[in-house]
Amino acid sequence: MKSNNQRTVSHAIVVVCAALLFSAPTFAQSLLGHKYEFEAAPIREGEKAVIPLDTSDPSYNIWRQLRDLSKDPVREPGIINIQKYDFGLSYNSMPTFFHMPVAMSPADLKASKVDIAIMGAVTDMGSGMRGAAHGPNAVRNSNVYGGYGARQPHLHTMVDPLTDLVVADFGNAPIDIMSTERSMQPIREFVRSAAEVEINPGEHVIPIIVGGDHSLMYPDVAALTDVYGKGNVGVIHFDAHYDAGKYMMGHLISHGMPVYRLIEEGLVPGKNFIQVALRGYYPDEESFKWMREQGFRYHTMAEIEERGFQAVMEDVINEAQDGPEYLFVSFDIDTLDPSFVPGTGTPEPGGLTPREAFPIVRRLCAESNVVGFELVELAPMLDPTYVSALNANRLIKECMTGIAMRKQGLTEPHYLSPLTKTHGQN
Ligand SMILES: [Mn+2]
Repeated sequence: MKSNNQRTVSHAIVVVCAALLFSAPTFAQSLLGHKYEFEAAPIREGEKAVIPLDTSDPSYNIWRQLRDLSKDPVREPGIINIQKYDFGLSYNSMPTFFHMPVAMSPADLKASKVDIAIMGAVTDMGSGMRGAAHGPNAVRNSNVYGGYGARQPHLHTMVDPLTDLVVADFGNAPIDIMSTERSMQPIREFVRSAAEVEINPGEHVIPIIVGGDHSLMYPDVAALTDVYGKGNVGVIHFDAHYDAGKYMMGHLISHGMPVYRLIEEGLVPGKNFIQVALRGYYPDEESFKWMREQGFRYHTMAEIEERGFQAVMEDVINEAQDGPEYLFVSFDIDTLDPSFVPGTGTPEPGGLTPREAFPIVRRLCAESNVVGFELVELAPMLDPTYVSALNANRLIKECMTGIAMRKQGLTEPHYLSPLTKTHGQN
């Protein structure tokens, strides 16, 4: 039996909930960046609007203090193979990216003429659902079977990027794990330190960045515009979401805002953004109108449903070649359907299958001038299996295979090996 008091309390709760529900559309509209008319609550005496950082704290910059390599044994610059055995099983290896040697510095990249430097960046405060910080090491551990040290060609193309190219693990970028804002400039410097290394005249190290949340797209692309010039790098952006939010509780960067930042700062014009696989319930009409005004070329899942993936893929490849000289591929793992990647912070049903995503990534990296790639938003702890990391591993390998194909001159549209695409019997 309820007392009168209990009845009054539950009645009050119903009234409050109804009031909240009634005002919800206006609030949500404001939250998403339109007609923002809230007034800040008055600040009381002794209260601070924002608690400032203590820059005199001796640990203020400790996360970006590089270890003093001069205390290490003297060695010639070059990549360092840390594996014990020439050949081994994946799970008997030291977990570097694809079991590749380590580069401690840009001098190591230069001395060994590294084609691809893979690096981690553990940004995690730009996402509502945390967990992407564990992405890089999950990928380092994602070769769950098989071996290393022997040639293992990609069967579609019979190209093996790990033996045909020089690939190295460049370690992780410096991150203030409690601040997206403070991490951006150090990440930009870190990515630039690899991308600016020239291995042959006019040919630079290609950085592959494994995130980390998608706020990374801002420093990653900015680093490449530092090297190749403002406006000279186009972005092919695979994502369930457009990530061009303007408003987010006063923050100017988060995992939902890097596209807006890049455009706002004039680093990448809107016409040089190609987006693939947008779906779900965001963004709204105003945002799509803004994207059209900026000249975005977006390909939603609605378009893919209507025209088929193959037709849309051909358009994306053509559009990628009709733009600036240099390209960056930003792949948010939530592009794939959650049935293939449950391990991500903003899963969106109705996504691409691996059989759709792999060839387009491989083809972009083979058939256009891709100078950088990022794989972001892998949050392995949200996946009780290893399937999310496995698919992330393969996406990176598809791009590396494409880069190896391009360096070998295999740039014809949708190249497949004549040895494997058919058995060749009459
Ligand atoms: Mn994203």
